[in-house]
Amino acid sequence: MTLPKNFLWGGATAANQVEGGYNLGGRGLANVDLIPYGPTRFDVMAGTKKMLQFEKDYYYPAKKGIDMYQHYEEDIALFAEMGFTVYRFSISWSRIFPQGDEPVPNEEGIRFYEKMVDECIRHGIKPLITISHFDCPIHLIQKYGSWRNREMIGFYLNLCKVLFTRFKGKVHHWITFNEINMLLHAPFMAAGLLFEEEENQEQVKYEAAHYELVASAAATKLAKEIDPENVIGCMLAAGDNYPNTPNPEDVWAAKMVDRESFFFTDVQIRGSYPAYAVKMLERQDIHIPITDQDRVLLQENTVDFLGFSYYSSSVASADEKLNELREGNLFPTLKNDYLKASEWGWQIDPKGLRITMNTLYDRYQIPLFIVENGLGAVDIPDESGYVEDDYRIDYLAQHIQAFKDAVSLDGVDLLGYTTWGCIDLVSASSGEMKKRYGFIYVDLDDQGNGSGKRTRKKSFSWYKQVIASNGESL
Ligand code: BGP
Repeated sequence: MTLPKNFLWGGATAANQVEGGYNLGGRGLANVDLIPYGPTRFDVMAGTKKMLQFEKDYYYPAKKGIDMYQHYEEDIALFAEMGFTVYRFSISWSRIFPQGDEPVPNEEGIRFYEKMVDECIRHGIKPLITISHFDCPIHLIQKYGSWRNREMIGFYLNLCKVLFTRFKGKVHHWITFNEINMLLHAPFMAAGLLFEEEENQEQVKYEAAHYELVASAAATKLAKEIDPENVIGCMLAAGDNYPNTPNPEDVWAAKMVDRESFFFTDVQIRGSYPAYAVKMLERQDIHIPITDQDRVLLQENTVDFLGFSYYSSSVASADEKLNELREGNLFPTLKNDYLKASEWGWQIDPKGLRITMNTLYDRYQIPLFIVENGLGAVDIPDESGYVEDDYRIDYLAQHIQAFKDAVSLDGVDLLGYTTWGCIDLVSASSGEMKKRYGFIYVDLDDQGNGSGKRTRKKSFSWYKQVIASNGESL
């Protein structure tokens, strides 16, 4: 057998993309609730268009999600039917602390996640909890400026303390921040950052990144103090960058793009700012308010595993003219003529997953966990809602084969695999429903209209037998 017997199989979602129920159970508003569907979405995600309350002209997909808030029992039962041994989901911070800075948590919010956790355990599924997946209470943005403020570390730790204490003995796998490097690309969505026009955005972003890195280390410390069995992961939006040509200038350009991501994991896994980062910050005149206490915390509380998302590789060039042709909503890339692309232009590169895993494992030598991977595609259901999604099966089978190769031929230590959007959900980048990833079709359109009915796709039974065979039968 290629994969270890205890290999974890499952799927992943994020609170704001599935839950809905934005005003139920005492929940407060969060940044992600206020990212509209439509043409302004990208400016809002980037923090350059401020939207701190609902505006009647826009539709906000996170308000409704797929209403998992009220369907979680049915949905987890479907995951169990596929044989999941792990389910990755995230916490809506403002369900637990509606404002973010109050001393006492909202019991109804905790109870909701307690029911999710218990439901998973009842079905033999290990919860893998992302503490912050693009999520920040709106009050923390308005009053403190979100992660540009050091005080955020304390508020985040209050949330962590509630979770680690209440779920002690039930949940052992945690991720501190989803795709922490996304802070540089979509600062409002990822970290609640809003910018003034004349402001030095790079200074704000790297300062906020520092506070998140310190918060992540402090959370790791706290998790171990509360339960030494806790296993903590960082989480990176990964995917190697290939040089457009063998011209050393292009090779260097690709390396520079990689470093924007490794900046984060180098700190979280090695425990200090790498030399190139110190120089880069100096060069750009960016000042990180790092204290001696921060340094000790970062050094002594590195993570146990590296979680990452992988959708695609990218291509980088040193040629500024060529770079103007780059496409891709969050991570711009040049076209790779050797690859096909999804309907959203995300280039499909299963071999790139093996390459990326080798890059990460060579660099860090700690266990990896693929916590997101999948194909966003337009599905056409028949009258009963059934979808013959052979393209999705094909994508997943090739990527599973790639990580099996990384494990069996390259010796990479891999803890598990959770496909992204195991049930159809709202797309983070586009806010669409029609960009579907799931094994389960959800009858809702881009405006949230539809019955919300769940139907198993063809890939549902396929994934079930993949899991039953521990990845042998693809
Ligand atoms: C990652 C996020 C997810 C998810 C995924 C797919 O960046 O962690 O939240 O949405 O990408 O992206 P999209 O929804 O844009 O297709």
